[in-house]
Amino acid sequence: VDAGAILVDPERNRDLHRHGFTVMPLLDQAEVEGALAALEAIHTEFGRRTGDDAQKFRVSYYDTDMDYQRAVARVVRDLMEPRISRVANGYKVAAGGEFSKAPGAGEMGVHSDFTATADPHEVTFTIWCALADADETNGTLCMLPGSHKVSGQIIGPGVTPFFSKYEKEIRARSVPVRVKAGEALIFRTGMIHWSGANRSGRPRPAMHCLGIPESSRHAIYLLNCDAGGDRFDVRDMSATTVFDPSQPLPLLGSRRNENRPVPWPELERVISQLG
Ligand SMILES: O=C(O)CCC(=O)C(=O)O
Repeated sequence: VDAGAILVDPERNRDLHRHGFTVMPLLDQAEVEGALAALEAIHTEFGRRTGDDAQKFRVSYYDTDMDYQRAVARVVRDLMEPRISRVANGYKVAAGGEFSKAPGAGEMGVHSDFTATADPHEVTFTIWCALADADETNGTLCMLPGSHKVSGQIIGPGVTPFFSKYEKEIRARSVPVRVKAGEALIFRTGMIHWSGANRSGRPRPAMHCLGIPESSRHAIYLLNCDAGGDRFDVRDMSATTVFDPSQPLPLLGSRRNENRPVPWPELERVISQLG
């Protein structure tokens, strides 16, 4: 898949195409502080106490309170929407959430993010913006370079990904990405990645959103169980910032589930062919 001139910066665009990820400055110190304060105000308003075990790894997308999810998404999108044109040509923001690890928070397992538009061949990406310096000690993200080059796989809720059988090999070949406060780690939606535990005494707050082509709708692929999981219902997320399974979403179409397992030697060949 050719990434074309997607990112504004040519060198970073090359990295996104070759390795599947890149890092760039996005927020200044005052903006980082403003984002932290806005998120903290939401935590207070919704009674989320940072010291609680359940809040050690705070992932707003997993919260059952949709108003809370929407409030977090608003903060993230208000910051990201005016800035995405600095990042990418012809892209807009979708979704919006917080991934924050207090000291002692655990890891996030090996995964890749959900396919984000109705055309799965379209290039979409995650913007993961650190709100404090993130490194190996406090649970930064680890990427498997080149893993975005596997095509034809759809990821959505409840989908077992093609790489689920060899996490150990993936972890061994992944690279931790150090990201400074205010920098964004930008990675292709198909990238295989994970994050380590926060073994430091420092929090690791971060914001998350997606970049999708301006002309596309934000979509989610839901396995159609009536079809025995052989098909996906492609649902329209563009009118909402959060995924609420209890709310019906407009149907954009149906797509055959052609996911196939890719054995580790095959994936290893793909990631070894870094241009
Ligand atoms: O923030 C983390 O530790 C994990 C984030 C992640 O996996 C993602 O942004 O897709």
